[in-house]
Amino acid sequence: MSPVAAPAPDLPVAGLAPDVRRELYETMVLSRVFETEAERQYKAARIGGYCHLSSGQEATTVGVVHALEPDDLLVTGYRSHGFALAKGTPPEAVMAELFGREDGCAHGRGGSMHLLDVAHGYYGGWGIVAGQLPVATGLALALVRQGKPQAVVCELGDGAVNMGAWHESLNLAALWKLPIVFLVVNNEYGMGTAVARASAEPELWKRASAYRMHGERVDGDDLDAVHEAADRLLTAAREQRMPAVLEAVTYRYRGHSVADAGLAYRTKDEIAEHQAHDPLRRVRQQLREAGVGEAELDAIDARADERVAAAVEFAQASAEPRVEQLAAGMHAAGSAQQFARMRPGSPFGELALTFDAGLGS
Ligand SMILES: Cc1ncc(C[n+]2csc(CCOP(=O)(O)OP(=O)(O)O)c2C)c(N)n1
Ligand SMILES: [Mg+2]
Repeated sequence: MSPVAAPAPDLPVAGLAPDVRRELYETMVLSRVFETEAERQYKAARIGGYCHLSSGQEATTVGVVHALEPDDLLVTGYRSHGFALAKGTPPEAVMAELFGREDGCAHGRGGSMHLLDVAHGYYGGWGIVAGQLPVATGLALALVRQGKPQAVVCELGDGAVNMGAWHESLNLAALWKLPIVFLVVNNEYGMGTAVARASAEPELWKRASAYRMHGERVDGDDLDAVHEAADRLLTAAREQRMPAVLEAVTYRYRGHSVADAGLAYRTKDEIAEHQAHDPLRRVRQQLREAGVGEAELDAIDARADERVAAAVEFAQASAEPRVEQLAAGMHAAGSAQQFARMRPGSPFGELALTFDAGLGS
């Protein structure tokens, strides 16, 4: 779609090679099978806390992550299993995290909403809506300060664009020319609220123009379109320090979380209409047309089933974190002393100083 305020970066982008498309299909299938199984495990009470599935959104997830260079950074909200899998976190480590086990990618401290894999450049998994935006913007600033050439993708939902942190982050990203792409995953609902009921400007990509930032919208169920746009915008972020907003329009098939049947605010027909354009089926059809046989496609699906079954087995066998270790890794070195000094309204122990300056003690 056409840009607003800032020119569209028009750097050339190569299309997906056939073997790459097959690889991305594998990741999309893995994500779908993984989440279907996660819901089953949740309902069997082996997974606690919250659990948000992204079934239906796989073309967006996988297309964007494929556009990242290995050392680019990724920050997301809580609907994040597919992002971790696509960025390279083994399914075993993601499933073990959902099970709250020691071998999970956040050592069982985070659970579904707080996946973390810094070694693969994945900085979470954040449960507070829009809480990830300042973190991602700060990471982009750190890259610039350190003279590094990488870029950041910050994923957020359509519900996060009405939060203050969105405005603060976009303002600083544009002002300081930070290498960051804000990926707005517009799946039509924030919990049960449709986008048009929550956003005065429902064409979310246009919000970028308020900060003279480039914005564009893409069909989030079209793997090629998503990858092309993400690749182009990430290249501009790395090479020209040009931040951007990329809105991917997609749909989630399941409820908001596994605790939501997802039918109180939308009809079965609406869901079926979207499922008729399932991105997995689209890519499968493209592969068929490119000459990949049915047996090979079935083998890819079967392999995903096997990998997910192995992940469940691994998670079940993994140890529970030890109680005395629960706070390990929660705070940076030195913060324990700082917290010990904290008092309400005086986080650095400045109570006496503040009150001496005119208010009395
Ligand atoms: C600051 C804050 N307010 C409210 C919530 C509760 N909450 C969790 S998800 C959600 C909706 C977010 O929707 P959206 O951004 O569209 O993401 P999606 O769930 O569709 O991926 C809300 C309101 C929260 N986690 N954080
Ligand atoms: Mg949403």
